[in-house]
Parts: sequence; structure tokens; C-alpha cells
Amino acid sequence: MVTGASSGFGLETARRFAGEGHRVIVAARRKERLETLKRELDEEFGRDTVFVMPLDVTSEEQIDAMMTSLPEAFSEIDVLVNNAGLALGLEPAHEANLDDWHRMVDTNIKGLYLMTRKILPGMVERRHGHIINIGSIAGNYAYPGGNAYGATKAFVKQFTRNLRADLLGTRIRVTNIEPGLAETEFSLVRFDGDKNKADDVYKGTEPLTAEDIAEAVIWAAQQPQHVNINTIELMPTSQAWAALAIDKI
Ligand code: NDP
Ligand code: 8X3
Repeated sequence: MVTGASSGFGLETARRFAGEGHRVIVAARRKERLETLKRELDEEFGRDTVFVMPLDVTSEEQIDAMMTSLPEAFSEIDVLVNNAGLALGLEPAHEANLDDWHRMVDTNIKGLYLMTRKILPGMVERRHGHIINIGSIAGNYAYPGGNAYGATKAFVKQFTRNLRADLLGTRIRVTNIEPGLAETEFSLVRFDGDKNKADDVYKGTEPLTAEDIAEAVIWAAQQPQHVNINTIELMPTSQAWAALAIDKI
């Protein structure tokens, strides 16, 4: 199951899992995009490769309804890719929009732990499963305007580690993938649909692609059962750390 499969990393990850012969539940809010993906993948890999699940991950009610509505062939989830997420705004903390902060927390934190909490018991019962979270380098390194977004990804990092601690002995695997700059609809969402501003983020550089992230997800998922990939942090070659900033008077 891949959340946020209507765009970017999630969409490519769903394509890769289907390409590897797996059935995939694709979840996101934009149903039409998921239906288009289903048509593409069912045609390429066989009927009923994909099950479309229109879902807002912030809604516990919708997740509960999903859990009871999955057809039998899709009801035992082997891999959950907690990818749905977003950044909103890049203003300094004292100017940031509080509603943006609420939405990031609701999606990136609450959505991720709700999905995990609902799907995990079945995995534990079957002694088989892998939770793959999509964190970010923003959870590791501070940057101006990263405020609440980076903090939500720091949650994802520590939640992943704590899941590992809780799940020791269950055979369930947990991984955090921490990408750097990658070109998807991420910046378009961050800048509220301002395409020029979004394009500027990637102009003149060679960012990661959604395919690069899907490759990392698939690689982690395909390791032998006794191998748990805790973390993969990846950046484009054209991105690195800058010096610490100093305010000189
Ligand atoms: P996109 O904007 O291209 O994709 C985001 C996906 O999340 C969409 O499919 C969207 O679907 C889904 N989504 C957002 N809110 C919800 C919700 N409430 N319920 C269900 N689905 C939701 O961005 P990316 O592919 O880049 O982002 C994927 C993940 O990767 C995010 O968690 C992001 O924080 C993280 N990330 C991105 C990086 C980048 O530079 N691109 C780098 C590091 C991490 P819909 O709108 O249809 O619901
Ligand atoms: C997305 C990467 O650096 O834009 O998580 O925050 S960054």
C-alpha cells in the first residue's frame, strides 16, 4: 500500500511495486489520478494489479472505513509506504501561517501514525510486514523556513526508530527514507500553486527524481527478511550542507 500515490514519489513507487509483480493499493485524495494510474498499470501488468483507495490520511474515520472495505486479495498488506505528505510555505516562524502548520502536522505526523497504527496489528499477527516511511533531510538539518515542516520529518525519524524498538521480535521491518531536493509537485504545493516559484527551486540544478526515491524504497523492501534498512538518506550530487550562519553586528 502506497499513500500519496497520485503524484511524485508515491506514484513512481506504486509503478515500481507493480513492475516487480506485486498488487498495489494506491491511496490519495485525488481519485481521478489514481484511476488513471490503475488503468495504466492494470493494462501493463494484468487486471486487478491496482486497487484504488481514495483517502485523506488525516481522517481516522476514512482509514477505518478503508480497513473494512479492502477486497480479500488486497486485505493483507505486506508493505506500507507512508509517503503522503506536504510542505506549506517557507516563511520564518514568526510570519508563518498557523493553518499551514496545522495541516503539515495533521498530514505528515497524524496521517502517518494513524495509517501505521491501523495496519500494524495485522502485520504483527501475520509476523510479516514492512513499514517504509518517507522522512526528509529536513528532519536532520535545519534551514531557514523549514520550521514546522522539518519538525514533522524529525517526528517521522524518531517514530521510525521507536517502532523498531517496539517491534523487535515480531519480524516486522521499519525503514525511514530521507530524500533531499527532488523534483515533484512538492514545491508547487509548498508555494500554493505558484509554478514560477516552484520551477525556480529546481532551475539550473539536477535534483533527485521520483524514480530515484522509488528505487530506494524498492531496494529496502527487497532485502532479505533478516536485513532491516533503518535509514536511507539521499541527496542530489548537486546538493550539500552550507556553513552555519552567524549574525555579525
Ligand atoms: P507531491 O506533492 O508530488 O506528492 C504528495 C502526495 O501526497 C500526493 O500524492 C498527494 O495526493 C498526497 N497527499 C497529500 N496530502 C494528503 C492527504 N491528506 N491524504 C492523502 N494523501 C495526501 O510530493 P512528493 O512526491 O515530493 O512528496 C512525497 C513525500 O516525500 C512527502 O511526504 C514529502 O514531504 C516527502 N519529501 C519530498 C521531497 C521533495 O523534495 N520532493 C524531499 C523529501 C521528502 P492528493 O493531493 O491527491 O491527496
Ligand atoms: C523536502 C526537502 O529540503 O525542501 O523534504 O525540505 S526540503
